[in-house]
Amino acid sequence: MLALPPGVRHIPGFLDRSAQEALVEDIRAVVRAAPLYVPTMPGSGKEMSVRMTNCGTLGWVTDRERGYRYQPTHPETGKPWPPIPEALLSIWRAVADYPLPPEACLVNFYGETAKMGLHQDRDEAEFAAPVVSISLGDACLFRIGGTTRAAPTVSFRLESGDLVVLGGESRLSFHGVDRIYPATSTLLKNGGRINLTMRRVTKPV
Ligand code: MD3
Ligand code: FE
Repeated sequence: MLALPPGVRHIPGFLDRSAQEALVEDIRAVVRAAPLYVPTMPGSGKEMSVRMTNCGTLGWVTDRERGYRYQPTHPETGKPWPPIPEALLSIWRAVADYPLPPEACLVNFYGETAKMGLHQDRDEAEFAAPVVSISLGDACLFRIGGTTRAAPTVSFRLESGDLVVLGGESRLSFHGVDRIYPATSTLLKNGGRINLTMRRVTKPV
């Protein structure tokens, strides 16, 4: 398949190099306040290869005992997540076409062998808001399909500075990260890839 599924907007090069560098500094500050941790799958307790943290009033977490969920505190430090940096909120206002700010920004860190299996994001109560994704550092091969696991998928490369807005029909699409392309960016001194996903979790009252 060549075309992106309806509702997927991929904007290559949305952030220039200086905006990417500024965001990396913002994320370093987030990680100092809320360290990356190793998420584990519900039931099996198998470790994910991606390291995670969050900023915002809510963060997405998972562990063996309690599974996938949003919560207001870091699972290991017990502290509230740090706020979402203004530069990210500004990007959301520019692209989300949704009247309220995001509540969660999940920070995923991929080392050179990390990947993320095909999954749906459905732990949020509000699906009217899009998910806004920003890629920083090494490129990856991203895959997205339809709303059933068996639907055909399209794959494309996400490069540092790319933005993807997943809204409308694509909001419940299966998607994943098949591989990282090591040493394809000089943005992160020690290599790897950061993906930021801003999400609205609760429905407005
Ligand atoms: C399509 N992250 O954190 S970002 C995730 O690159 C996640 O780290 C990937 O999948 C990453 O859940 C992909 C692009 C993305 C994010 C959310 C989506 C694509 C999506 C939600 C619905 C459909
Ligand atoms: Fe996802």
